Amino acid sequence: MDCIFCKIISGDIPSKKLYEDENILAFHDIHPQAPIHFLIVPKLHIESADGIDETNSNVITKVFEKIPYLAREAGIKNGYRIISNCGKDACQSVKHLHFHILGGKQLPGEMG
Ligand code: DGP
Repeated sequence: MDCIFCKIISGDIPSKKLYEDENILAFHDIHPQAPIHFLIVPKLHIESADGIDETNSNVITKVFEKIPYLAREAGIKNGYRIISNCGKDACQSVKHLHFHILGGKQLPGEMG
């Protein structure tokens, strides 16, 4: 499958990894939008949040269970934003479900 994040998961494309286990991978975003910006992906290829259903939602739990730990490990102290762009109108560019974690500064209060 021609998926950048599947290739990062398999190690075919290098990344700055923060965390990995059998279900998820966290790595720094290549184009950071905040002082701390990393991505968490389920290893299972799900195209976007729109592809979550009762057969695969267990991996979403695995992602969210690790977010507080990873935010602390990444050095975030005063809160963070979790974003998952889903589909064309949300400008999702990589078609493998991922959660952006942004922090390290006061983020804008309004949606762009
Ligand atoms: P989105 O627009 O929500 O689909 O976000 C995709 C993000 O993925 C974007 O912030 C840049 C990041 N990204 C794309 N390709 C790579 C890559 O090869 N390595 C890393 N570390 N991040 C990537």
